[in-house]
Amino acid sequence: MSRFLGISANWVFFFGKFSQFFAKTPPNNVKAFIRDIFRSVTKRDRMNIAIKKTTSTTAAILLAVFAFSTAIFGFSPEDPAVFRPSGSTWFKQSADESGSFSAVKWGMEGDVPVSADFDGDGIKDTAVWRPSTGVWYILRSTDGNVDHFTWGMTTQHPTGGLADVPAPADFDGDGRADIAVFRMDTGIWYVLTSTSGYDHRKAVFFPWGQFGDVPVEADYDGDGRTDFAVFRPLGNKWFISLSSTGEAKIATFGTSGYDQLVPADYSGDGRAEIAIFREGEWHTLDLASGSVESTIFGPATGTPAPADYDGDGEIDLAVFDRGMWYIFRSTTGELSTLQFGSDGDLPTSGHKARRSIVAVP
Ligand SMILES: [Ca+2]
Ligand SMILES: [Ca+2]
Ligand SMILES: [Ca+2]
Ligand SMILES: [Ca+2]
Repeated sequence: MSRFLGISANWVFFFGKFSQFFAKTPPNNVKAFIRDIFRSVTKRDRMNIAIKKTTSTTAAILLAVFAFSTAIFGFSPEDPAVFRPSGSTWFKQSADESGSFSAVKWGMEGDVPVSADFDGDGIKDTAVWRPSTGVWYILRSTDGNVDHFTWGMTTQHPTGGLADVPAPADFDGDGRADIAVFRMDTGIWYVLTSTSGYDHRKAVFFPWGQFGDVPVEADYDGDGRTDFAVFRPLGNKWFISLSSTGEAKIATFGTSGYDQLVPADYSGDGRAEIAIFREGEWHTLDLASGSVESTIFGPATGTPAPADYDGDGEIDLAVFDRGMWYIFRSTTGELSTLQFGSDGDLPTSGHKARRSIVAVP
């Protein structure tokens, strides 16, 4: 009986949360709210499975929960994907891992890949930002239609400063990525929100950062809305503006010049951790508890591409290195390798890693 107690407690917790959800008006970020419920439940239940080795019946129920959450709430696994700058071709591995893949030519020489889930179906849309004109070209995954918007400074600043950095993310928390750039020259964020229908007249300008800072936007407080955040190479400081309270958080973490910045929710609690990848080492800092975790995973020369590749709602450590993928799946706790893409390709699945130092022209 005792082996079921943990599970039962979680089910009570789950239904409690669920009825609470239906009892009141759904919050704006319904998707994030539900995702949060499932994260808490599935993580605990997985722990119970691991520790108590529960019966196959229980496991079957949990699998059903996973299937249910995947079907209804969009915990679809992300597939390894790369962008090949020469020829602007996007390659995506098929979900069944049979070795088949899709390839689409999208963009032209000099374009920056900016794939994100703009239409909110849980699948990243193929998209590029053209620095020479400031136009975003988005190929929607839902219906294959094309959207384009002009947003961001074209080429480099007339004064010879730094170019804009495209930073698409869900700042308004409606489950769809917003069109955003961080102006490195001035530290101002410019956002066309999806809730406004990408209306230029309702654009959000948010001064957060200064010349030379690197954008590290992520949902650090777990309210479903991406928080404006920058990494300041001088002093290795992270400045985060929490969307839930408007509070500013400052932390010192990482070493500029050596690290790649990869903030994401590795612990599965719904809140992103401050995180860096340094030559095969991953270091994370939990903003709320201050706890630091370190893991050695992936080749030192690789590009980190953390994402939920197994679709359990939890971010998996992953590194792309010259055509090889190294993925540490959270469901099995095992390393898997995959040959996909080639040298010079840029991984487009997962969270985009940013360099911790800015090359000033
Ligand atoms: Ca999509
Ligand atoms: Ca949005
Ligand atoms: Ca937030
Ligand atoms: Ca996972």
